[in-house]
Amino acid sequence: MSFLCNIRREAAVPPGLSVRIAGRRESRKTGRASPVEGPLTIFLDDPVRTALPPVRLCPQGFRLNVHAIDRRFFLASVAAGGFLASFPGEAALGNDLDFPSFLAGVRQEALQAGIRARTLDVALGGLQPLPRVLELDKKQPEKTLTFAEYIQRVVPQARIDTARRKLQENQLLLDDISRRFGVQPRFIVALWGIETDFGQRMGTFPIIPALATLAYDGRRSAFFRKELMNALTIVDQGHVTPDAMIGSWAGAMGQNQFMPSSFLAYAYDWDGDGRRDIWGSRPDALASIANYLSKVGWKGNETWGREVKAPARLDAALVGLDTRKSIAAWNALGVRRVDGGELPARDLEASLVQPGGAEGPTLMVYDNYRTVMKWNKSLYFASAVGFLADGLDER
Ligand SMILES: [Ca+2]
Repeated sequence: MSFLCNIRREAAVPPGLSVRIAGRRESRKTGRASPVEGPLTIFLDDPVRTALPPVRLCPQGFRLNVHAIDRRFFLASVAAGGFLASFPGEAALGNDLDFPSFLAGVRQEALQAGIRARTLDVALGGLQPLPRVLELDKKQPEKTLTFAEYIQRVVPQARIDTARRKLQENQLLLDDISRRFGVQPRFIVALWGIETDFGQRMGTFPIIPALATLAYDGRRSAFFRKELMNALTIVDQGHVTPDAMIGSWAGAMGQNQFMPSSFLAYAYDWDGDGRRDIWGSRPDALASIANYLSKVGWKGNETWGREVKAPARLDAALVGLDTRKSIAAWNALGVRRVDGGELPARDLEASLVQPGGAEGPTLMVYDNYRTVMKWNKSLYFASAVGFLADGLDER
């Protein structure tokens, strides 16, 4: 069996699952092949946001020919998450078809899922792949930013100032939303600001053509095809027209940059017009952010964490989200406030993280920091949300 690197079965494989395979991979450019044998770790959890290649052993531009999959791993993965169900024959791969045939397959699948033909006529009629989307998808990531550079870019003083203004302008709305979902307004505004500069930069790509392009391309087809189906469902439910459904090239939509799957799970109709409109309705967009956080475990009576001062002799093995200790225990280990004072006496479990490495700041983080990482699994991102929210704290 043969796949492009973006193996279609990725979508139903639990994140971090290891699969043992034997096969060969060949460069699509040069045709040169090399054998591959060994464990294949499949990174699944939202490849867009983490920007990790879904399959480490098979980098972009290679075709992977799998001769054998170790049965035990295979069966283990079936038990773990329905591997079989999303393991289609080769013919089902988008990139083995021409684009019109691929679209016909999408239409068929959508009809079977109960999406109305009329919706599909409008959403898929005349649809062409978007070359710019592929260009952006294939672009190598720019040089990695250091933590300090990232924070400077994402939480500049100007954004803190704007966020403070937005918080005031929307105070009544945010207070209502906050009461309903148990999420402090400053965190809602921080995510709104970081994701789209408070709704100013939602992205300009039409979502359905962008997702169809990525689903057809084959690098992460399974993930994007599923999101394409979700996007068609959203249009079919009448929340937005295909023309108004815009976002980033990779499918993150509206003022809060929800992927279609997040939309279906968390988007909220706050203004009560029957449509969950995260593009045009600020109340819907802000309530959707709060609903998301609330549903994934936000604690409205806690903050995210704080910068601390680690003692010089701190065991490096204690740094990281895997280690949780009470604040009192950290205090006993010599962790102090930035000003050198004792840590607060609150009865909370905390972890220490150093997003910029041992030379950068040390942050003592609580459960809400982990909750932000469910939105975007990045220490940099979660820290930026915390810093921006702190800039709005009226303490
Ligand atoms: Ca609405």
